[in-house]
Amino acid sequence: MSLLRAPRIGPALVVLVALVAVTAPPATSGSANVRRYYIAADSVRWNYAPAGRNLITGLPFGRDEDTYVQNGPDRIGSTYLKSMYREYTDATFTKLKPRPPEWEHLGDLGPVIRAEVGDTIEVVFRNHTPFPASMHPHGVFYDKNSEGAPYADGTSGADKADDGVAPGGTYTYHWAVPERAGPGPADGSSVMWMYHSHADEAADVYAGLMGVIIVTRKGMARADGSPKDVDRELVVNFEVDNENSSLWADRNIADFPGKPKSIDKNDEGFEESNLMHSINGYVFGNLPGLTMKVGQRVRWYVMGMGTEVDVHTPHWHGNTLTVMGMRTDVVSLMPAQMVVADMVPDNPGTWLYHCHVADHIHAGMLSLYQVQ
Ligand SMILES: [Cu+2]
Repeated sequence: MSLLRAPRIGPALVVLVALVAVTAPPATSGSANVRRYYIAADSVRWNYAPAGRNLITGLPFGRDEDTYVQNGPDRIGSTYLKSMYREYTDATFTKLKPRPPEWEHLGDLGPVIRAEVGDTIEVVFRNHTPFPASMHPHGVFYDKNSEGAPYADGTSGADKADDGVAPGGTYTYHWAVPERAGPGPADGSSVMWMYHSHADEAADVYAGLMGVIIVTRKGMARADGSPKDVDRELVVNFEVDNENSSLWADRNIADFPGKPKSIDKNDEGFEESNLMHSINGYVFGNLPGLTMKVGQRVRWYVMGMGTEVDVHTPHWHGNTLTVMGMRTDVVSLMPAQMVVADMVPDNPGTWLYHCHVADHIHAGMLSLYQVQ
C-alpha cells in the first residue's frame, strides 16, 4: 500500500509510516543486466528517536537531549514530515517492497541500488510529494536527460525533464555502469555512490531524499549484485539534518508545536532544536540493526552530507577496520564524502559507534553496533 501519496498532507497522513523501503533483487540477474527499480519520493512522518529514550545511556531523555527531541508549545520535537525515497514492486506504485531485516538500519535512506560493472541501471521514479524532486546519482554514467539537476548547462526540451519531476509526475532515469563507475585499482570488490534529489539540492536532501548505489567489480557479483567476498554490508550516513532548511519546514511548524503561531523561526534556540545530529535519521542510539557476527567479512559504506558543520569522524569501538589498505578505527567525512571500510570483527559485544566531534556527541550523533 502506498501510504502517503496525496500531495495534501493532513494529520491522517501523519499516521503513517513505518518506513519500509527496500532493497530489491534486480529484475534480472547475471552479467550485463538492466537492473530496474521503481522508486518514489514519498511524504513520510519520521521519528528520529522512536524508542523515546537515550539508548546509549539506557536512561530517559534529560534536559540536554530534550533540546532536540522534546515536543512542546514552541518545539517540534523528534518527529518531522519528510520526503523519502521508497521502493515499490512495479510501475503502478501501489505496493511497497518490504525492506529486509538486514537493511533495517538504512533508516531514512532510500533503497540500495545495485549494479555490477557493465550493467545498466534504470530507475522509474515517481514523485508522490508536494514539491518537485529528482534523482541525481554520483559516479555512474548519465546523459543530460538523466542527471537530475537543473542548471544552465545549455540543454533544453526533453533533456530538462529529469531536472525536477513535478508532484504526481513520473520519469525514467538511465544510468550506465562502465569500468570507471566501479572499483579502482586500490578499491575492494565494491564501491558506493550516493544518490539524492537535486531539484532544490540542499532543501531536498534535508527533507530526506538520499540513498546509495553499490557497484561491484565485474565478475565479483552474486546474482543480486552484492560482492561475493563480503558477508555483511552496512550503509551509514552522518548528517546534521537541518530541519530549518527542509522543504517541509513551514509545514512542520504548522503541524507539530502546541503554539505554532508563537514561534520565531529565527530564534536561536528554536533553530538549534531542529538540528538533528543523526545517523541514518536516528539520534541518541535509536538506530537499529547494525548487526554482524564474529569472523564475518563486513563492509561498511560510510558517508556524510550537509554543510560546514558536517565534519564528521565516525569511530568504531571494539574492532578495527581497513580503508584503502590502511588500518584505522576512525574515518573522516566532509559533506558528500564517501568511504568504504572493511572489518572482520574479532570482538563480540555491543559497541559504541559514534561521531567523534565533541559537539556532535552531545547532540546525539551516536549509535550502537552488535557483534554476535
Ligand atoms: Cu559529527
